[in-house]
Amino acid sequence: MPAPTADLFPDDALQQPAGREQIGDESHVLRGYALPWIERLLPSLRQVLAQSPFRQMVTPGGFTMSAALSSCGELGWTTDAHGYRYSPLDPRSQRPWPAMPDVLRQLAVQAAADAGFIGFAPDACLINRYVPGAKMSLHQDKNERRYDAPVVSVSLGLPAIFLFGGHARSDRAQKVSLFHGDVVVWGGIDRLRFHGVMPIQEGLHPVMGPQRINLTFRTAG
Ligand code: MD6
Ligand code: FE
Repeated sequence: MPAPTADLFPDDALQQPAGREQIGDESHVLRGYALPWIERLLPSLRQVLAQSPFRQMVTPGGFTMSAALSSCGELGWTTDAHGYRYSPLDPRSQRPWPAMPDVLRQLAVQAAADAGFIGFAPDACLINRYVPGAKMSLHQDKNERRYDAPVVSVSLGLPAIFLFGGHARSDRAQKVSLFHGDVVVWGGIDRLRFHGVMPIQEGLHPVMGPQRINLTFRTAG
């Protein structure tokens, strides 16, 4: 006979640490994980963006991405008419991307460890800025040299609906709401799942203003 609590707690989400939601076999949302870091994180982010400001990039297919991009770390993700790739230089300045601030690296490494990926060593942090209406079409993250490291994604500012699909573009995507301070960690068997972001709704975030900023940390090289 099941324990008397069985009906009260039918959901195995309750077996997980508080604020940790599993969205795939090896993927989790850590709700509010970045909130205690934000006061230290924002000044570092501002310094990075003063050196390498947001810019809109063009895909190899000739479309201007609605999200504006920057990067920090040894490698930055770029796109232009010639393709998608990681580069040690900011194409705008032809100088190295700003170094990855310690506070950003530490947040990413700790979040990865708490989601089961010990020893994450990110060398790239892509910074995406979405104003209302901006979106990210379904894609796979596959420009990295290897896929054994996870991706750690930090959401700041306006909420987003994250689309988390399968291994084929046509697989039905689950919708996951992401809020200021949420961190998504995914890897392993989920590493190459299609994903995207629905158009950001109009709004004004009390800390970040009328925008969403997403940081994605990867081992790219
Ligand atoms: C975004 N994120 O949330 C876009 N990729 O703005 C991504 O493309 C992404 O959040 C890989 C892993 C996590 C992500
Ligand atoms: Fe991605």
